[in-house]
Amino acid sequence: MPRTIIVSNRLPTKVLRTNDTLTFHASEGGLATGLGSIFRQEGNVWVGWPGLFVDDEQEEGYVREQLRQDRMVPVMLTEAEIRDYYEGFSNSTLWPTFHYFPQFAEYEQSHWDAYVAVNEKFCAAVLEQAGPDDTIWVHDYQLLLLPAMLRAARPGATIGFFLHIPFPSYELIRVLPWARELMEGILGADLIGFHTFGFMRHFLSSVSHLLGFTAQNGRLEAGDRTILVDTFPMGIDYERYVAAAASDSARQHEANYREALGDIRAILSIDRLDYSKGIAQRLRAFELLLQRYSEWRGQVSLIMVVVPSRDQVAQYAALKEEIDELVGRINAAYRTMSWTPIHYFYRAFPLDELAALYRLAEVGLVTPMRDGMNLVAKEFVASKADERGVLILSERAGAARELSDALLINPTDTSQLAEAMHDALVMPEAEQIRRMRAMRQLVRQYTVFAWTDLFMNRLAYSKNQQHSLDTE
Ligand code: GDG
Repeated sequence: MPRTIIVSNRLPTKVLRTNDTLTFHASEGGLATGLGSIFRQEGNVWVGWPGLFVDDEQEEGYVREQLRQDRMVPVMLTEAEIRDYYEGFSNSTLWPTFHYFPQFAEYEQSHWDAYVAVNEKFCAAVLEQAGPDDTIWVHDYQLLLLPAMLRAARPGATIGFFLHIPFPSYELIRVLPWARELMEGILGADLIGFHTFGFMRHFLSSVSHLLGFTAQNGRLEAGDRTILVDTFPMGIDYERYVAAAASDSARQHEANYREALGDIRAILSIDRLDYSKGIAQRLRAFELLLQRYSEWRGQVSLIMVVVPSRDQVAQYAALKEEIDELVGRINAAYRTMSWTPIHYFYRAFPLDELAALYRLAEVGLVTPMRDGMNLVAKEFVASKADERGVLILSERAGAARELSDALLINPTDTSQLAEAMHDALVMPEAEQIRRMRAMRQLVRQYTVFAWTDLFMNRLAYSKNQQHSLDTE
């Protein structure tokens, strides 16, 4: 029975060391959340880094065995590899470039060398697992070189690649000293997927400029191979969020939060700590709302969850300081004995508490500067079983292409964002229901399961087609 081998930087399980004991935990983040349930449903294998450095061979053997029982294969990385390949090239070169923050990008030859070496390490781990009929599905920007490495070793393999973050304009890609190699790396796949048409268009433009290959109707002619390129907007496990929001535990947490807040209305934002998420801009817009519409003072609070992330990278530490300072300043200026303008949490919440926050909030505020998709927007919508509530969504999140019934805003436009918050707070119930119902319909239909099926079917199709061309 052919299997699917999922390959991503992180495994869906994170191994933690406390004192001398190793413990295994489900990891957070869009990809783990999204693909986790699919991976568990089918008999597939997942190859990736388990999130810890092993001390010795015995410990490595233990980790391998524990993960193997859950069909996971760890790629062990050293501290130097994580520093140079992950924090370095992936998160300090590719991430800022692909999210239109080239001013934050570093161009370090040693980081590039580590990126190549670690992609090779992943390649070896996948080749150990993959049989000739298996399908290999590579995920995201940490592994852009892997499709071509796999192709070189297994010319006949079926390889898919999906990019979870935006693909930027050629004008940003061309700045990278290794732009050509990166494009060639991706082109090792049979099918290349993006969240939106815009990202795909930028990708094809870069391929054409850098490698001279052109595409027609989603077919890229690259030498002797035809590669399919398409859009697959990723969804969520809708029923999981509906069930979480309806659970006794979420209701109980919501009741506790409600008691603490009294009559105060809640606007919610949830993100990983990241400059691409527009957190500081959102705080300034909330401050402007309080300045401009004094009637909301004492009436509305912003509940802001920021999940710690990448705090070893300098820009993230600086962003954390900026957020701390803004929250402190706004709260100090406006708070009263009975009202706190911003409830700020710098930590992750368990799913039932997250679901309670989704239930509680009348307004969901999702305002990234750039975002591949943004699953929080979809989870908020799925959690609103009573169809009340308003989503304010950045037009630069991939999700905006689908969730057009949200209040779409330009996150750089502080004034527009403050006005959208005001509009959301005064929106008549009938309009809330009309918008929320349309969005729920869409999120219910295009789930993460549908997304996987579409991608896998298209990948199988691309291979069959290649095969019939070869035998003509
Ligand atoms: C990348 C792309 C794309 C967040 N806080 C908590 C928590 N979360 C969960 C959310 C959601 C996930 O993490 C975040 O997903 P996003 O899509 O918003 O963002 P990234 O992690 O940056 O993911 C992104 C995604 O890949 C998929 O392609 O959408 O654009 O950047 O599921 O619920 N979960 C829990 N507690 C928290 O405090 N339990």
